[in-house]
Parts: sequence; structure tokens; C-alpha cells
Amino acid sequence: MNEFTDQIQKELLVTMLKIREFEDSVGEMYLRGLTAGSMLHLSVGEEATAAGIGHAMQEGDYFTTHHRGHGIFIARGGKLDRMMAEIFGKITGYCKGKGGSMHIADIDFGHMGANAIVGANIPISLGGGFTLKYLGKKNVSVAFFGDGALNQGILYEAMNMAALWKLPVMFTVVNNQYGMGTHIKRASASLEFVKRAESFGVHGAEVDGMDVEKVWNKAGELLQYSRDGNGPTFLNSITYRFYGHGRKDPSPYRAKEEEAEWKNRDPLLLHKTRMIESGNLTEKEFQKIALQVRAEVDKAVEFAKASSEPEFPELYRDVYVEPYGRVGGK
Ligand SMILES: Cc1ncc(C[n+]2csc(CCOP(=O)(O)OP(=O)(O)O)c2C)c(N)n1
Ligand SMILES: [Mg+2]
Repeated sequence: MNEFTDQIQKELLVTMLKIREFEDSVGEMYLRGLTAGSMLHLSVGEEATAAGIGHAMQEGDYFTTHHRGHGIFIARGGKLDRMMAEIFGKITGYCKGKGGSMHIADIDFGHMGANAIVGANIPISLGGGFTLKYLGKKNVSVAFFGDGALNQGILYEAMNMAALWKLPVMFTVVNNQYGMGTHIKRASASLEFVKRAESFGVHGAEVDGMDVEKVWNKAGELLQYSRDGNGPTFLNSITYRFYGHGRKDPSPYRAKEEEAEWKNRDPLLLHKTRMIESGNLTEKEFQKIALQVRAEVDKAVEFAKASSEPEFPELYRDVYVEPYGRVGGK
């Protein structure tokens, strides 16, 4: 297990700030009609889960995400300008503007893709785990998915196979308690998801997904378990999304009191307050970091705005199967 240092504490703060600023900003651009695609799912409120796990992971680890994956990619070091450009549908984006928010990927970086089909990234991460074991690597393949995937059969097929073959896979639930407008209690007969995982022989745990230190520690422990060759793990990280399902959803299905209660446990403020109280941060230092992050996000927006859209034939490349050769020739 890695030791929790002041340096890591600060890095977690910076990452959470980056996620918050990026998401607020991209949400604003979406409302102004500057992004490509009709939907945008933001992870504001879920920063501790993304940052805690993202920082506990190591170089060479693989990951896939669900449709709410910006924060996770940022936590793994995704570049804000290329991410913003991708969401704007521009050629300078990670997938040349053809993936967008819900299909962003960077294989060289271990990001095997976001996926808009609930649960569909899970078997891809399973394959990643198989590859890592086959190659004898000490890495882990992490599947991030929402609570909506907890009742998809594919999760249980994948957990069975991962346990059977002792694959280094971490099944990670970003459990914000809602699948669109449906609360988890209206979708799941039992909330004992760790027990479900354990019934397959998958080592499971639950964590307070608003507390980044707890998430970092628990994720580190589970990842190490797999690195040591013990097989797959399952982490249920309990969190909340502060925006609606999509940026324009006002979430009429949630009580305002419930939203206020969760916002009271804002993961960024919790971490900041703890750092200030322990003498590891001053308000002034925080403001300075916040300004730096703000400038980085503003630069990303400018970069995306100034970039071009992909044009024919590039526009159709890698989008359709090309049985008769590449679109537009070489
Ligand atoms: C297989 C499938 N069924 C339904 C949908 C429509 N859909 C998109 S997002 C979503 C809710 C997902 O909830 P959850 O997994 O908890 O993720 P969250 O949005 O809360 O992050 C649904 C039902 C889909 N994309 N894929
Ligand atoms: Mg959810």
C-alpha cells in the first residue's frame, strides 16, 4: 500500500478542482450551443470518487468509463484542451472530434473508451484484465460504471469470468443513486451489492464516495489485491451528482432537501476544509490554485473554439466499416 502524503493530498485537491472547473465550463459551453451532440452528462459532485481512484491507479493500468466519464479521464491525466476539443467535435480532440463526450478514448493512455450503452464498457474492461494477466503485467483493468449497470446481466457474467480466471479487474460503481430519474431503491431489490460481488468470489468493499482520502485508500487496497495476483475486486463508491442526469435536467424527481444535504457534503469543500484545518493549506493558497486551474480551463475552451471540425474524407474515417477500403482513399 502506498503512504498518504501531503503531496498526494494536494494533488487530489488540484484534480478535484480541475474536474469541477472543467465540468462547469463545458456545461456552460453546451448551454451556449458550442459543443457537439445533444446530451452532456456532468460529474460534478462525484469528484472524490474519480480523483481518489484515478490517483490510486498506476501507469499501465487500463480503464473504461460509462457516459459520465470526464472526471475519471481528468483524474488519470487526460489533457483538458484535447478533451474540450473532442466535446466540441473538433479535429484536435482525442478522437478527432468523432467520439465526443460519451465515446472519448485514448488507447495509448490506457483509456479503452467511454461507452454510452449502460454496462457495455464492463466486458471491455474484462478483456483488458485478460490481456494484462496473459502478458504477465502487474497492472489492473478498471471498469467505471453507474448504479444503473448494477442490474445489467453483463456485470454478473463479467464478474463470474473474472473470478473464475482470477483476472486483475476492478469493478467500480460510481453510485450516485439515480439512473436517470429512478432512485436505486426503486430499481434494486437489495442494496447489498458487495454481497452480490462476493457471491461470485469477487473481493468487494463499499466506500464513502464523497471523502477523497477514504476513496484513495480503499481503491489502493483493492488495486494492490489484484496486483498481487488475487483476482478481481468490486468497489461501491456512494456519491451524488449535483446536476441532473443531463445538464438541462432540473431533476424534478429529487427532493430539494435531499440535494441540499448532499451538497453539504461537497467533496471538494470537505477536502479543502480538512486541509486547512490540518494546516496543509491556507485560503490564499487555495485561491491561487483555483485561479491557475481556471486559466487552464479557459485555455482549453479557447483551444477548442479555435480548432477546426474534421472535413471529408476524415469526417467518415473510423466511423463506418470500410469493406471497400478507406473512405476517400489512403
Ligand atoms: C442498455 C441501455 N439502457 C438504457 C440506456 C438509457 N440510459 C442512458 S443513461 C441511463 C441511466 C444510467 O444510470 P447510471 O448507470 O446510474 O449512471 P449515471 O447516469 O447515474 O451516472 C440510461 C437508462 C442506455 N444508454 N443503455
Ligand atoms: Mg447513477
